[in-house]
Amino acid sequence: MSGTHTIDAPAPEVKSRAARPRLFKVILLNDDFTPREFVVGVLRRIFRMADSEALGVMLTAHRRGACVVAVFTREVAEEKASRATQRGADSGHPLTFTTESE
Ligand code: TYC
Repeated sequence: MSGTHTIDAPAPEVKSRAARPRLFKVILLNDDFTPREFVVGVLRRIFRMADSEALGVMLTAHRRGACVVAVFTREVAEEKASRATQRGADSGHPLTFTTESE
């Protein structure tokens, strides 16, 4: 070797900013059969809501037909909606949670 030394240029900085994930709303649908207290219990357990918050969401769905519960990544929204709907089905209620892209 000739003894010359080269210094590598610093690697161009790559901005590794991940694409922002699409968010999905979990929506609670009203029905005529599921007891109000049961809906509140599911909201508290699956969505970790305080009692007053769960009561407000339940009443909004009851009065208006539907209410947005919370927003998550797609995977989390679908998993929570499915678990919450299954809670109702396990107790014989038609309680339904759906998901919708924001
Ligand atoms: N409408 C139901 C009743 O009168 C209560 C209810 C509220 C059910 C909200 C579902 O998403 C719901 N027993």
